Amino acid sequence: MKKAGKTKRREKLKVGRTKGEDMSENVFERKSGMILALDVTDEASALEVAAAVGDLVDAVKIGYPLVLGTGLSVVSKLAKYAPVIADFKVADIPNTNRLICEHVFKAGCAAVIVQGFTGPDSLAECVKTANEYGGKVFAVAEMSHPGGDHFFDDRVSKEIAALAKKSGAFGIVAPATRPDRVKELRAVIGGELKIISPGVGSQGGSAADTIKAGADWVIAGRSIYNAKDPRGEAQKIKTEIEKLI
Ligand code: NUP
Repeated sequence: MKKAGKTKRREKLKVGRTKGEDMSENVFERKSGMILALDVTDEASALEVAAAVGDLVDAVKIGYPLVLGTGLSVVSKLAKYAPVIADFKVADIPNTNRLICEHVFKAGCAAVIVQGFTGPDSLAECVKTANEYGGKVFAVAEMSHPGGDHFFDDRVSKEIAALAKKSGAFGIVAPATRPDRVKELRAVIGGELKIISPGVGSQGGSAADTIKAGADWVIAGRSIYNAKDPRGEAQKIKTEIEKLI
């Protein structure tokens, strides 16, 4: 009985993934060009923000702050509002990467963010696991914070972007704080791979400049979830980019 109940709930929510299942309906597509970074640390706040802006964004990105605060069960609750991207920046040996990605997709995430600097075999294992569950992989090519280009310099970022393409990743993460780098990385990957760009708002990046530089989605967190009116803030970003996409 218990098992049947669980299965029924999963079908209704279309979230918990199993190997080989067709999850095409649950994959995010570009409509607004916006992804919400939801780094609040308790479930009630997370669901409140998701309910307020879920229909304005194409996905909700969560990471260690929320998942360590609530557990992975928050994924199925958030997935009612928008597809969920797990920003775990997975960076381990292939076997450990596979184990992490399996948890991510079984929990119902549509995509996972991984590090590319661990090398081709580690990245390939994430892509393979994602494919088994109908999920997607984004590889971090360059980070958005001021120190983000210290080790991820021009050569390294471009090599990681090229590796992401070769490995069959769905896309890369590139910094909205450096639109020139987004443009250069777009030139490396061509039109096939997607670019998601964090750093809009609180980190100083402009949504319009980032999209103009070649990003498919901008990511904003604090500027939305810390605002008095999160929906109003999300709407502002949406309006800023809607003519560009
Ligand atoms: O390079 C990166 N920069 C970055 O800010 C890669 C990331 N994944 N992020 C994440 O994007 C960061 O961890 C946070 O979840 C989000 C940006 O949030 P905010 O600065 O808009 O609040």
